[in-house]
Amino acid sequence: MKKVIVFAAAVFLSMSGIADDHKGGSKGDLFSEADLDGDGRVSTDEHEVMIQEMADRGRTRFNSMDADGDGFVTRKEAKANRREKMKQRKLERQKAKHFLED
Ligand SMILES: [Ca+2]
Ligand SMILES: [Ca+2]
Repeated sequence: MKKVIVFAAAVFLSMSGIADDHKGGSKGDLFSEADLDGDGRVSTDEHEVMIQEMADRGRTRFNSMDADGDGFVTRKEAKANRREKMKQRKLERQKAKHFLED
């Protein structure tokens, strides 16, 4: 399992620059995010911190999908969660639009 997460982190690192939705509006640059001391390189420690953060985020996401909290995400729960997220995004867009129009 850990190997899979490490691989995922490596893939994310190599795709740095892809839009990142967890930080409000800022263009996510995962490489810069991982490079905590800003020396232009990612050390094993920095990499591990990032993996931990990704795991935490993944867990949070999982918990938000697992509506009945039984430790499993069913197809139904995943679908409902996706629908809920889309609804929220739509609402946020509408709010932003109203804000701009006022
Ligand atoms: Ca560094
Ligand atoms: Ca469940």
